[in-house]
Amino acid sequence: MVSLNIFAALAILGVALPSTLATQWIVGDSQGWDLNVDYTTWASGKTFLVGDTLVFNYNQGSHDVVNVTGTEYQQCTESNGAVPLTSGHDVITLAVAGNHWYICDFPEHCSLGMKLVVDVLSGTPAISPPTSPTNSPPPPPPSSSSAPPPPLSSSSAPPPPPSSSGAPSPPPPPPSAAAGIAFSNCHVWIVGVFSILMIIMV
Ligand SMILES: [Cu+2]
Repeated sequence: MVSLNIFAALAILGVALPSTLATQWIVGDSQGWDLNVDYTTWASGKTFLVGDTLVFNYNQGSHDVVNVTGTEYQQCTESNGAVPLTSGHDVITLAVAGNHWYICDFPEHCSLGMKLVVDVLSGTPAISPPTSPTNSPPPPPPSSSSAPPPPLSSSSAPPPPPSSSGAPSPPPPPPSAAAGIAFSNCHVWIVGVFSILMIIMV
């Protein structure tokens, strides 16, 4: 039964993970890649994931797209080796997590607002498997930051009473998580009997 539950959980994860489809983001939506669009506002509230694509639509020859660094984004500059995209319909796949910066390098276009930064997340959406009604431990969540559950107390039998005593053996511990408590009670009980025996012998 335990193996069946684990298998079912793995099957659910295996089905759920590939179902996250990559998103194609049309930069600026219907306004496209152009002047007079606030791309900070456009990007805000959107969750960009690795594998998503950015589509820059613009009139070819009126703008371009250059992938730059964060500093270059701030200063509206670009490195000498930068190769602009100029097709008018540039599709960029966000393959790496982290910040990605793009500008138009036509004169003054960047400083007039044609600059975009997106924060790409690598994480797959958190999907918690259904809680199992049995006592079998659930599999660890794929990307949860919560601490793992504490290990169950050992169910091994407590040490036997001293062999020299004729006292009855202590009751066996219940086979549950209360074994630790039972062990403590048993230990106190053994010490008490042993003490009585010592007093009698002296
Ligand atoms: Cu431009």
